[in-house]
Amino acid sequence: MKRIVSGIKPTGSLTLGNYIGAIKQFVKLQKARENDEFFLFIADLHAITTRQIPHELRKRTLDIAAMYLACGLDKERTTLFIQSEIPQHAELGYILQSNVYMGELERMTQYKDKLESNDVSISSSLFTYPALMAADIILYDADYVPVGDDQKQHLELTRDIANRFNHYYSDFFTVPEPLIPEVGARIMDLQNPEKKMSKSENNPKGYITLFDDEKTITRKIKSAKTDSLGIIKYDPLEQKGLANLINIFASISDISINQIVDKYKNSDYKTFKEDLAKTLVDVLIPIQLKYQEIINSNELNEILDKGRSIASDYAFKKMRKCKRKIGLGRK
Ligand code: ATP
Ligand code: LTN
Repeated sequence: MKRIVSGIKPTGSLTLGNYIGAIKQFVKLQKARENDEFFLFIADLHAITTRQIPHELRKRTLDIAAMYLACGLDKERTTLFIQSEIPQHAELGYILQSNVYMGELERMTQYKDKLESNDVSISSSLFTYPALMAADIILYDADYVPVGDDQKQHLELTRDIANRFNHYYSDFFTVPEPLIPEVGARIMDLQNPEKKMSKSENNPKGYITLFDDEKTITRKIKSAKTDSLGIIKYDPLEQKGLANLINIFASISDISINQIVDKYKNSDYKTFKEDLAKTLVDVLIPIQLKYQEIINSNELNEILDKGRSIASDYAFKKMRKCKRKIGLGRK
């Protein structure tokens, strides 16, 4: 039996990028791996590395949990919980800060991008964030971590930290492996295909949220940036915007990029975009209906209570052993 662990930050409305890069993959894995265990948490401690409005943060935390279930997560087979409800994440995060070097943290591109953007003041927790992320993963001895491409570097650092700890204190943590989808690991912004689609982005035309209605989805796809070549082929270098839309189309309908190109090679951008918008609507609207059902029921709280209890049990035992190993406390 393997344990699969992943997390998602409640920093904004879930986007199509989160859905394709992470959620859909998680649900697919769960269907394919019947004997494995799945832990999924809402990373609210990570969200506060940038300023959040308290009541919005709390609402989004529940929204994301409900949305995950609406996307097809099997509630019986998932330990779904909220990160801050398990204090051992922060505790191990602190310990791992002592096992990661400044130079390693300085090399993280997510941090460097934030530094360059100049518009946010950088908190010290934004800098040490990868230590907490490593803690989220190795606390549960995760074997696999399904994430989008942007998290690859953090996963590599997590492996380094786990190996370093195991080497110094003797084997203790499982060294996790990332699972990154072949198609759809990096969905780009619809207006600026050089940038990844992000939920904390300012221009809403660049991203589709899982809450967008039919009209909004159609409008955003229609106005997505393409090029003036007018030829439908997959060329991520010369036709970045179109390649991104082809990626979205292939991932959302579970067919290959070649099949999409084959189908539309004699068509035009307008028809292609109309069909893509329709496919997205057909996938997203039923998810939204399911979300409404879940968010208006008591079930969500029960699922999160159960998740907290299972995760807490595991985390408590692991941390007791971890502190003993390091020499913290009396015994
Ligand atoms: P923010 O935009 O606020 O930085 P985020 O959406 O990048 O947040 P998370 O919510 O923590 O960050 O991401 C959850 C998961 O979604 C991660 O596995 C991440 O790799 C994946 N993901 C995020 N954006 C994309 C994208 N544009 N394409 C593919 N996967 C993505
Ligand atoms: N850092 C991730 C979110 C995240 C995560 C995790 C993903 C926090 N902890 C543990 C996988 C496993 C992000 O910014 N997307």
